[in-house]
Amino acid sequence: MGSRRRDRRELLKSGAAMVGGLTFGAVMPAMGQTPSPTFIRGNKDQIAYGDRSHFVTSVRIPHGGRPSPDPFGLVFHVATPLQDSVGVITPSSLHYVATTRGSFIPDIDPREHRLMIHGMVDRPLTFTIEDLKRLPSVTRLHFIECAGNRSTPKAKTIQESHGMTSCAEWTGVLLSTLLKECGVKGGASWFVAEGAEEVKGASSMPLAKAMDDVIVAYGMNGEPVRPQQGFPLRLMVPGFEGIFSTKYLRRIKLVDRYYMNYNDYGHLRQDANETALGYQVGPKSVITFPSAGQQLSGKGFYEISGLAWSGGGAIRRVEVSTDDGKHWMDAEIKATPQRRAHTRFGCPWNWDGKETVLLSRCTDELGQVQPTLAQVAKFFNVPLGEVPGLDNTIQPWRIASDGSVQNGHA
Ligand SMILES: Nc1nc2c(c(=O)[nH]1)N[C@H]1C(S)=C(S)[C@@H](COP(=O)(O)O)O[C@H]1N2
Ligand SMILES: [Mo]
Repeated sequence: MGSRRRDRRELLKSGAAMVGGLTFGAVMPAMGQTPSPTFIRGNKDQIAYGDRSHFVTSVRIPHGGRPSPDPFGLVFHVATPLQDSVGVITPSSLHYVATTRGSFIPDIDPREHRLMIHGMVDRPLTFTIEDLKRLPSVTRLHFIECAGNRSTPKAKTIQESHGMTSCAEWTGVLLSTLLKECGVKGGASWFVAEGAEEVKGASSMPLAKAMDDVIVAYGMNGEPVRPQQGFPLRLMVPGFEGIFSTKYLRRIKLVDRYYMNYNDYGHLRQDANETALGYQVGPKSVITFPSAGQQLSGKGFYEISGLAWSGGGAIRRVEVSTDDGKHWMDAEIKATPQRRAHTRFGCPWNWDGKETVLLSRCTDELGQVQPTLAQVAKFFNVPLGEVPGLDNTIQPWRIASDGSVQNGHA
């Protein structure tokens, strides 16, 4: 034991030298062995389908202070616990949910479900889920983000300010593959996608997007899409506002103009500037650790960790500031950034114990740079609290000298 302990000390010392300033207080020196565990008794349920550890308690919360579900069991709006996230995949059980149509979550028998493609096509076709599974598939990582995902001074945690975005691995057939089967008629320029609820929740989208990277998805994170995410079939429209990713997808109609739909009432805005920003999500990043509501245990070394994403494509660069924007340094991007997917970044930080503000800012493959709230407010010529459209602004986290972390907008 004694010699092992010495080895560990040596290791910590050389580690400290490498990162330049990792103080012993930041890592527990010379730990003993982990005590022998008690054991979880297996039962039949755990054999058939696994559970997470009962020590892991991270959960979703209702978004925006409204009860979810409401007293009638309707309307789910729940936010992902980004503060606890590691890597880039949101576990399906923690994926955010936005079901805005005032309806229950449909309970659809996949054997009965059909997708109809019609309108300005040579051959209207109807597909079963089995039909779709016979066709060439794609598997891609993509985020979804609700247009209502905005940081306000009231948000006490990153789950409240940023939790209406998640990232999953989606499997399905490219919509372009299905449209080639149907044959697109000349003059078709838009398509309308409709879900199976009683209020259809349809959206109009440009046909060019359909031919680019839209997926008709039956798989999510290695299993069938979950009911809250649109079982048995959903549209995944990478990089567009979440509302366009129609769940319970049952009909796609090719048309020659923008069709007004349910989603236009109350969701798309009246103002032309805003509407123009309404499709593609801008470059956005946020530090998930340390973030508001978390507590640093003392000065010394930490890895700042966060997520970056853009509707414009892959993330090319993330910068972090640990002094409220006076200096910026390049963060490390943790894996090959995928197009229109959450990208994990990290940045070493030696906290001196003084009050400061942490910021992150990303740039996407188009060269678009994430703006500050002040820049966007100036662009629209409105007060800070009234910035319209999707909020992709830089999030400041304020570190107090006691190590507590607060929303810098508060
Ligand atoms: N059929 C249908 N599709 C829908 C919705 C809905 O209520 N019904 N909500 C939309 C909204 S507002 C968003 S932000 C995304 C959310 O997808 P998620 O619940 O899988 O996170 O789905 C969109 N697709
Ligand atoms: Mo949404």
